[in-house]
Amino acid sequence: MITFLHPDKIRARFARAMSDMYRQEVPQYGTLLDLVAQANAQVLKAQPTLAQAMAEADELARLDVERHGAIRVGTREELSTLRRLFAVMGMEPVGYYDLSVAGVPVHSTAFRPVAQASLNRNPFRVFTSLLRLDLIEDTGLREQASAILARRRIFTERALALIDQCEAAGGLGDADATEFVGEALETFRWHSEATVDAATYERLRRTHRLIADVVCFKGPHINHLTPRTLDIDAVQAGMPQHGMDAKEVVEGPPRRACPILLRQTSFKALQEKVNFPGGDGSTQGTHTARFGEIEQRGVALTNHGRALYDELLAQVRSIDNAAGSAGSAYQQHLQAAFAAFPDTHEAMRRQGLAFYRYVLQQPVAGVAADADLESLIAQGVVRAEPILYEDFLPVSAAGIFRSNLGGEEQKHYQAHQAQRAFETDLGAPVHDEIALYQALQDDSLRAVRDALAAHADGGTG
Ligand code: OOG
Ligand code: NI
Repeated sequence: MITFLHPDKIRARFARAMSDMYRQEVPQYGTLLDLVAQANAQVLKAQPTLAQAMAEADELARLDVERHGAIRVGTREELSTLRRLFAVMGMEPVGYYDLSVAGVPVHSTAFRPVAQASLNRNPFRVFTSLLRLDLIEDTGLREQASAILARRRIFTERALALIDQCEAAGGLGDADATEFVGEALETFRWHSEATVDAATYERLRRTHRLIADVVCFKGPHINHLTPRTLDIDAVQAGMPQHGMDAKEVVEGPPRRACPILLRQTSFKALQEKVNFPGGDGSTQGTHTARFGEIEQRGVALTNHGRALYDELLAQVRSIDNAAGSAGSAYQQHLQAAFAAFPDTHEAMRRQGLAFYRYVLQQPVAGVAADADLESLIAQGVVRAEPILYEDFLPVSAAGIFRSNLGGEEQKHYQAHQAQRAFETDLGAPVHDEIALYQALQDDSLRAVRDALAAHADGGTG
């Protein structure tokens, strides 16, 4: 009888292997990890209440290993096989992101664990985009791109065999899991050998840099691996001193006492040498794909909170587009607009703007199981913890895409929401992220009520 290694453990091993590989490939990534570790240690030291709250919510241990990566694939077979590969590590597709609105011809999902315990063990996520060849207008080029993509194999034979084995048996033993991690890693490696000649690369690049990035290489190289910081402004300020060309503005909401959603910033992509095969020997050229990013995460917002967030952000964008302002002016406008977004957890919770996990502090004799939640919180019987946002922001993602693809990239596509087509290509529906947060909140409240009821019945609670 073989015992299977828990998918959470396979994911932790894989995330570690990916981080080690990226550190070798992109040395500045190692520098960024050091900066983030220093900033996080400082925040936890300066803010003991935050440190305690994170410890109570079991969110402290994950911080050091927390990463997200991003990849882009070219075909539905690649996408659906990735879904099966990530499932071996307990990662499921969450959310649908249409980036065509922002001029990037892809649509995407994020593979991540969904159970709270799994998130706390290792929340490794991979933002995964599928190229939308249907948005290339030039028919000849579209057909050429799809013919090139049809020829490549991005998974090793052994990785495919281990995925089959895992699906058939229901898991992988320790040795197979180790082998799987090594084989799966191959898919995400950088290859400096292009699969097309320099002229083809150039033609695709002129249509859209992203198309060249997906079509001309042997596989979906991981293009960034992002650590999570507790103080993104501090790390952003430290980046230039360490030779990193940081983006001018931090994407997402402004700095707040109670962080919401996600704030991100990045350093510009590296220019890397590429060999293009040709008739008489290969030609040297360069390609920019890989960059560095950091992020700070806050509480997950309800639909209501998200609508307010979108509205405030749109206000700022329209002022800034009109005035052409950038940098510090943008940050000021952002701060001013977000004065309309309550900045205490109590207000956000009471107004239904964000999600919270309810935890019983101590069962109190004489408390009715259906007592009013607000008074239970006021009496200290129940505590409300912010539920962390585990997903991505399409507007922010588009800003990141744009900055690493080069500022001149301003293609405009119609909005092409195509979630059903995406799910067909993926081979499964994506989870609705809001429903996941809602379920975490509802389950926590139900557990509180059950414990109070058990106590009232004279049980042990
Ligand atoms: C993905 C960009 C999205 C994020 O953090 O929003 C992303 C890409 O460049 O492929 O990673
Ligand atoms: Ni990212």
